[in-house]
Amino acid sequence: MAAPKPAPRRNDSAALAKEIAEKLTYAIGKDPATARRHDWLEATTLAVRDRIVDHWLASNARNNASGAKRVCYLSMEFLIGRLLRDAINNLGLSEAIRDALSAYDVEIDLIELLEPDAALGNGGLGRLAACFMESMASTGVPGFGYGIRYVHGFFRQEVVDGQQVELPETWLEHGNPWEFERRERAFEIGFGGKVTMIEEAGKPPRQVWRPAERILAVAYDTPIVGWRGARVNTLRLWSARALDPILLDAFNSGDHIGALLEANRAQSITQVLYPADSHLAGQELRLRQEFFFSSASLQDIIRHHLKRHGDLTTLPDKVAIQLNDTHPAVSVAEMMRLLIDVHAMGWDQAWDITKKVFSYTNHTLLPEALETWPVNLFERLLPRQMQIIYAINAQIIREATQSGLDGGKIAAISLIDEGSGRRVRMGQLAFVGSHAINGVSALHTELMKKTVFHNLHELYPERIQNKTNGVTPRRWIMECNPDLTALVTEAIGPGFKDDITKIKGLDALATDAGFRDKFMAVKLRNKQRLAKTIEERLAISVDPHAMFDVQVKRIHEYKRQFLNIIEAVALYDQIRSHPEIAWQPRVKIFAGKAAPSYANAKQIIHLANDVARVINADPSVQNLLKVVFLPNYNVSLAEQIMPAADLSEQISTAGLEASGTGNMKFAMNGALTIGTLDGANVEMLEHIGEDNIFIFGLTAEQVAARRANGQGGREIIENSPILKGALDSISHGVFSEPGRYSNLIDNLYGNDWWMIAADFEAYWQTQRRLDTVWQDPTAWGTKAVHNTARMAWFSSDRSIREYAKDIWSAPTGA
Ligand code: 26W
Repeated sequence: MAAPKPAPRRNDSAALAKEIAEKLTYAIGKDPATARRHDWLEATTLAVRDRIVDHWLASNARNNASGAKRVCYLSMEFLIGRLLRDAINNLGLSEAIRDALSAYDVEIDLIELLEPDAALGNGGLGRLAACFMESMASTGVPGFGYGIRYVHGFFRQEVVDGQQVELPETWLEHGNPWEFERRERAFEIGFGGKVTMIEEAGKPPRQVWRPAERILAVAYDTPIVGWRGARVNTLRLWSARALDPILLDAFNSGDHIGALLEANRAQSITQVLYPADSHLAGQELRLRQEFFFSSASLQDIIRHHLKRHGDLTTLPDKVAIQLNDTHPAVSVAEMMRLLIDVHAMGWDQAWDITKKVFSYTNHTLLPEALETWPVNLFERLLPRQMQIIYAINAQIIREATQSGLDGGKIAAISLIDEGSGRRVRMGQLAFVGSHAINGVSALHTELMKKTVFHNLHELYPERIQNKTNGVTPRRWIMECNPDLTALVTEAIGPGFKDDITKIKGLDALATDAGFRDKFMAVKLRNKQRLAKTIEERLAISVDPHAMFDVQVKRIHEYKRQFLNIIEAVALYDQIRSHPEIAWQPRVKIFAGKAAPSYANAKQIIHLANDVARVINADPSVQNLLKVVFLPNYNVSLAEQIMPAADLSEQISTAGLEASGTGNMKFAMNGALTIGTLDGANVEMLEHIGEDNIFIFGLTAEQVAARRANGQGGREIIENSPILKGALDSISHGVFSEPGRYSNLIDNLYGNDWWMIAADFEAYWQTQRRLDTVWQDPTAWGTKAVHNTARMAWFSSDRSIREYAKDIWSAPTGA
């Protein structure tokens, strides 16, 4: 008998209804009459998953048959969020699933809320990786994500007495239907031990690393569905396991407990995501995580290549490896070790291949966020990789000397920082081991050339290029804003779903009163939904007709939530002292997490909550000002907030936000931006036009100059009664006991490092200009429509096509 094949699945609602019931019965063991919402979620997910698997196997078969170049995206973080709606939308099953479930009186909108967020990332960098995975699948790039399967993702935030409390996150508690464990895909990862030179007769001497400790990396695969299911790529996350869970010797010798402790120690590597996105924790466990997933990914890439192509000299023709920041930068040394020590290649050829294969994206210029590791820690944990780093360094210094660089400049490019204790500079390692290095916005890329990589850029001037970030319009318009999607479809047809640049067609409708009214009616409905969430979670009632003025992102001094809070306080003072002015009703909405060890960021959260409590309870400003801090910001909450914002706050100190991606999500959904000339805001201004975005404040150059002059904030504060008044009310205890925030305020009088005092006046005036525009719904609505119409360039499809063409030389379907 010929081997039977499963029948292809049908996508009509009747077929889906039947299959969902079958999953419920036979996979979950429940009866439709008694099933709970969770059971329906699981059954629906399994039915959708079957369809994904069909496409997935087909995509993999096509990759193997064509032998096309593969792109491996190495990232310590993938901030995915929920997957069900994404999968249903991209497979075109939204209506069929809705109808199928309604046959059982089940609402898809309610059950999908029960899916936990996959929060395997901190913020911008991790979410970018998730958007890029979706866009690779949608644009036809054979993409493979490689990362870590953290048991505990980004912590859950609660606000207790106005302060952040961190709680463990447990997304895997009820299992994860999206992942497939690949027990056969496991690689050994070593740590510690010794390197010895082996000399065999007739062969050149070679180094052999004998690690003291060895653990196993086991693969878990998640399918990533592209638009219209055309391609399904793989996200492969590694989980740590003891080589032999109960070491038999220890067990036999009676040390059962000792053997289990060893297993736990191995597993601890992939237990938890480090929750800091602005400074290196410097923990040994973090370096172990970095090496663990780098080595496993490279071994997997090499294994696959050898199986398909037999010979490692062709690796650069078949694979591109993108390093998402420096977190996987040890890959450069590990690739060299694998090529030289394991696959017996010569140094020069290995180095040539390494540089051709790797490329590196930088996401931050903040000095405290640039990764360096103490040489002695590196040496102890990764002795062979450390030797290789020294050898790479010697080669780079030779090249620099030959090209005539002087001693000071050579010290600046060295992979070893000899300054404060010897440290390995991961940025320099990633740079020298890559053929292309990119920044994430035009401004950021220029600053990279002038600052962190100034000297390396001089030595290798062709390597740095720009790739401005983007976000996927599937998740960030179609899925999070179905009403807007329906309206756009009605207005210009569905073509924009396949080609987002067509959304430009809305531009002509910005001056069409009928369309504008519908556009703003969609906005109002989204605001009503958010108002309901705010009421349910915080028991604060807000008027959906007020301007929703939103700042949601990680809490950081450079992002300047503090500036926004000071403006709220100033507004509160002014409304009360000038009731005769036609103030426009506003709701200031904040959300975001602070790194647990970042004291000033936690203070800012506390202040926002203190200010909110007092203002919301004051009847004299009731209809004019409310302040809301929504706890536990995550991808799912962002999906609710982006469509409901009128005003997007992108107010970082110029020169410090590498790109920003929230700025893009807001504008696509028709929010106006108040922002500095920072990161991608600069390019948004070019695309949206200066009439439709509100730019204020010092430029990056001016910030650098003021910092160099050491001008503090005192004089400015003393000359600005509005700012002074607001700071006084914070210091004097209008919102808390006096002195609670004296540290934050003293910093403004002192060096004003983040230019909050310096930018306050411009910010305040720009906010008042926005009040004037808000008073004129025609003017506001016109600008809002222009924003949605002109943001298509910020689709991550555009970013991915640029990477594919300029960096990866990889195919795209379109
Ligand atoms: C080592 C500790 C650490 C961890 C994470 C340092 C730095 C990071 C990330 C690089 C921080 C990050 O997420 N950067 C953000 O990347 C986004 C995507 O490119 C940009 O849009 C943001 O501007 C940038 O802050």
